[in-house]
Amino acid sequence: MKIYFAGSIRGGREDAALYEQLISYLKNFGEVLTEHVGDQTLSALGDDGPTDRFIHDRDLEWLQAADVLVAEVTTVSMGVGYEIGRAVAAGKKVLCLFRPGSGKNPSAMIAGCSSLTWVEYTSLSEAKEAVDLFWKAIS
Ligand code: 6K6
Repeated sequence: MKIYFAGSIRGGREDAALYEQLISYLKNFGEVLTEHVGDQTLSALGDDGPTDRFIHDRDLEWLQAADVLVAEVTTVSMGVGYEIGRAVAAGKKVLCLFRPGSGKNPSAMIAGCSSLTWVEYTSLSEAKEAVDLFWKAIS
């Protein structure tokens, strides 16, 4: 099983440590193609790497190769929203994880999408349970 994990980069890196923990858990279920999203040394501003075109095209190739997209959507990110839309359009299984206690208000275009699984959670253990249930449902 190939897993595309999506989390905010330029939208803000305040949840990067959480992404790292989620990615580590997701590795129990398959190969995570986007481990760099949980790299805490990756800042929202650093742009000394590849060009935006390179990042877009490479990430879309990974997305197309993935069976499942798991997105942590609490930190608002245009890129994560785009990836979710592309994954839904491609018929991928999509799990979105959101923390309601964050004070953030998720987009209706994601929270209201019936083609994905939307889960609200408060702790890492709850997020892990949501992943377990999602995998049971799609297996
Ligand atoms: C580092 C700092 C700024 O840009 C970088 C390198 N950029 C990226 N490298 C890999 N994947 C990226 C990069 N920028 C965006 N993405 C993809 O979009 C990831 O798969 C994330 O799930 C998502 C984040 O989008 P933004 O809009 O928050 O950046």
